Amino acid sequence: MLELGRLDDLPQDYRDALSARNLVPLWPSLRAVLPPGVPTRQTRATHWAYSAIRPLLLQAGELTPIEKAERRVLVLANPGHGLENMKASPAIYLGMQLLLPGEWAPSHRHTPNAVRMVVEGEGAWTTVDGEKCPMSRGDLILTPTGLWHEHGHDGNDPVIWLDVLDLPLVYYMEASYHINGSRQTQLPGRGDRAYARGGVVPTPVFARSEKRYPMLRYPWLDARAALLSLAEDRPDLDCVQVSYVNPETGDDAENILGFYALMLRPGQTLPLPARSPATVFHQIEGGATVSVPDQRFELLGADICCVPGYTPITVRNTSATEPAFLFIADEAPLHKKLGVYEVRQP
Ligand code: 1HN
Repeated sequence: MLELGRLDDLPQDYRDALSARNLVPLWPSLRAVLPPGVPTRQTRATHWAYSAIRPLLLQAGELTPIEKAERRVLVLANPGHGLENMKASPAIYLGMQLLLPGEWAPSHRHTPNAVRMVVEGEGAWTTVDGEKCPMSRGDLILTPTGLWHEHGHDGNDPVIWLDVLDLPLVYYMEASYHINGSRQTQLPGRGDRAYARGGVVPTPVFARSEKRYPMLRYPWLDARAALLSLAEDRPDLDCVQVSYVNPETGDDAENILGFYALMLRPGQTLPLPARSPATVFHQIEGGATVSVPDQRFELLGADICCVPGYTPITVRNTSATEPAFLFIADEAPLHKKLGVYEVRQP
């Protein structure tokens, strides 16, 4: 292939004339923005041990009162993107949030979509669009774009959850902003019960709900039961996985990021093909390894890792006797909407 011209092939006075007019020659940068075959990725496969995050987050609870933080969060930043950019991947923000007994994180709404995956502690709740959603380990709570949300805590022990937002993308689009509100009035509903069973949906008279986000809380007990029942029903199935969806439409629960729960059977090794979106794994129960070319992460407890797009991944259950359960977030809905989604056959 013919080598393209470089910037320093051009006379300095010509380059100066271009710069002075806000012009740039494409050809010296063409291969960098459009590399052959595989994109350049800044995202590095990165592991965050919960045992390292937890004491530092509890220390933040002593150092910074909630009033001085609004949201007391340590961000899981991918070093490949520069820590200050607060990205796990091009479109995914991850943070671990601490709420102490009696604290309140005031109501606001914003353009980025968020979800919370509850990691530990009982007694906290998030009110979303007037519905007070209880928080227990493994529950997924949506706070989609534009909906009011606030967090409170009536229990006795610290509560910690993982925040997953599409903030990096929305910020990049220069569309990220928030509005503060006053304490929400509680409406009927707690986010999960109306749509508590798959396959049947509420139909008051003959009209179905037209809410864009009819279900706000996905209890872990239900997702876990769905996985166990799928595994039992389909012993032939390798990938025992469920997607968190909008129960009215079957679409992904949110617009930009996708959310899934995966069960690994005892002793199972599951190879996943390389796909264009970046992927995040969080261990809910049991232990697993996540392997990518040249790296392997051990996920214990509530550990988290992220993997760049276009990377083949192998996940393995480290127990020969117990199933392992993982929460997964990815950029697939975004890639599909943009028409750039790819699965590469090995
Ligand atoms: C946010 O609203 C929350 O509501 C947590 O708990 C983390 C990170 C960036 C922007 C907004 C929350 C956030 C956030």
